[in-house]
Amino acid sequence: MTVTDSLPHQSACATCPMNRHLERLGVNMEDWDYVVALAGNPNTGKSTVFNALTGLRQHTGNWPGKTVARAEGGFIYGDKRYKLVDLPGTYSLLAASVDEEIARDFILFGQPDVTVVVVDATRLERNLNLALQVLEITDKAVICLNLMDEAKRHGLTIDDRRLARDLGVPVISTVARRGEGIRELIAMVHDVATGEVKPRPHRIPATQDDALNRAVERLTGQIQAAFPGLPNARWVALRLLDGDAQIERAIRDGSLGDLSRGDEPQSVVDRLMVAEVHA
Ligand SMILES: Nc1nc2c(ncn2[C@@H]2O[C@H](COP(=O)(O)OP(=O)(O)O)[C@@H](O)[C@H]2O)c(=O)[nH]1
Ligand SMILES: [Mg+2]
Repeated sequence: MTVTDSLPHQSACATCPMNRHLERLGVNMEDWDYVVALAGNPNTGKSTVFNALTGLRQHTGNWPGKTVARAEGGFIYGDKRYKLVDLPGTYSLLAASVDEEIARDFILFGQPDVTVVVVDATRLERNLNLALQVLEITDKAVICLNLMDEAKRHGLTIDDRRLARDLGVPVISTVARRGEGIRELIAMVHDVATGEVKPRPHRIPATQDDALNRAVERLTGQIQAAFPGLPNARWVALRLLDGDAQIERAIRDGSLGDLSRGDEPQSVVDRLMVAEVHA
């Protein structure tokens, strides 16, 4: 099946990126060039986007050691193979629930090549909480501004270009249930994965509190020394200073170090899950 079967055709130009071919691979994805994570609040249309890209219709299993549904699928686009992971719906990455833990660990330590944050255009303010947290962790993000038909129905107009400028990352408007914008979304995911587009998220400025800055710097250095190669050591330092008991435990029992070994995101997350189950 190709994307042109169900998505509106945009242009007749054969070399135009918008006409790259999408091949849905379903669960068949042994090797891949890029891993793409789908994050978002519950009911924003993540699974609808996932299905549109992979051709899958149902969830296939659980996260290791958890009863949380896990869906993975593949697709080929522009001669690259992609593995797409539909993360549990979460309102934040501060890991108050198992769902949030899984999403956080995957984005933070699994280091997907691109993280797509699916947001509900009718509840933008609430949804931006998660989006901003994701943008604190990774540059390689694309915002999928979904449910644009509902927004319109409610009389809401959203300036997606202004939003993209304000956030510093690409924003693609979609009506996933009708397949609208999916072609543009996947083209942008491709461009971010390959580095053709380099998002520069606007981060919350560092605090003016020198004592806090020094503490963060010192702790970050210590974490890097204890766990060489660990991604996002600064984020870990901030969570420690905030009293995150789970992160503290992962440092005490050394399981945090497992996250920095191996470059295959799925095995990284599997090891993390195993570490948690045994903790
Ligand atoms: N009106 C409208 N409904 C949508 C759109 N995208 C998804 N939905 C519907 O919203 C509901 C939740 O979608 P789902 O993909 O399960 O959301 P998830 O919880 O984020 O995985 C389903 O009934 C979808 O059919 C959209 O763009 N417009
Ligand atoms: Mg879902």
